[in-house]
Amino acid sequence: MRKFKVAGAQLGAIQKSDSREAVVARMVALMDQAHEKGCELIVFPELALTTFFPRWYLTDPKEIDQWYESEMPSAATLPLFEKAKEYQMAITFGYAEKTPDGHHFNTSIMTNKDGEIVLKYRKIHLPGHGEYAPKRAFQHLEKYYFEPGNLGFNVCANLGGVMGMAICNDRRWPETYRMMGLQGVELVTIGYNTPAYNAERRDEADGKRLFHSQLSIQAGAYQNSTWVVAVAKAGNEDGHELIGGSLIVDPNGFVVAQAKTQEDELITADVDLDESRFGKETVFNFAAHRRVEHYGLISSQTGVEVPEEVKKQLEQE
Ligand code: ING
Repeated sequence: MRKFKVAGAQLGAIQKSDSREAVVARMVALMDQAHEKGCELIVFPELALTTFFPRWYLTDPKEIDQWYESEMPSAATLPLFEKAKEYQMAITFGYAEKTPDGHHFNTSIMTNKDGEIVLKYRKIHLPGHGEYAPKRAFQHLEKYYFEPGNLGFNVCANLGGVMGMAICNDRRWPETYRMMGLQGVELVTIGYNTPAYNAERRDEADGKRLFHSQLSIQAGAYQNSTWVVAVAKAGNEDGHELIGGSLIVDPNGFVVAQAKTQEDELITADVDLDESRFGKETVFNFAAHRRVEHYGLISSQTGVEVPEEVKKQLEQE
């Protein structure tokens, strides 16, 4: 293996009223296209089965429950796993997970080419806020609907290589890629749903958001010498714009494929996992170059603490 064609399956908008079945049918159509192009891995977005519901403040438990999957595969998603096996194509997609003991996570799974789940990831970096925020132009209640992931940044063997997953906001944090880089990751899949506008700064248009998304992904790929396949849910969901810009980035940080529309759109690239070797053996040979004795703050301190003597100097200025 190690050489295969990968597909990024961008999804256009999913409205509040769209059924799981209608969405799964769109996803299967993209799998059909990917199969015709000989792809052996297809990557779908974050929360791929529903609209980006954390934009809505709901309080009725029954209304909230409708957005989550309590089993995977479920009846509605089984066709995806069956298609994966039929096409011998590994798939990844994100969904809202409700565990049997009542925990809620923003989750993604990855299967092998037989449609068996080989990796599960629960989103660790939850952006937004945990309570209704009246001043915002729209809500981003991921801290209200989900708990931080409890599975860590993990990797698995798939298609002959080391693969890992992250979700949306995770892509903005270098720790995400480095944790997988330290486990030898060669290809990271990332789904995202990114509002085109900043709910707190209406003047920040989506050009800036596309730039920051791409910058983060290219940096993560290059600094850990890994492929990254990052796929958007795009378009206008019940009046709320999400950026597209799905892309495939190689281990040198170059964009090798990018979506052009805000709709369901397949992008593909020929992946050779061995292209990640040179970076891992030279510039980013972690064992030869990293000095962990100097990195303590990164995992011991959460927020910013300006050193006392610096604070004193600032007071004198
Ligand atoms: N969405 C956005 C993201 O991280 C966001 C939230 C947008 C945070 C822009 C910061 C800046 O892409 C999700 N779902 O995380």
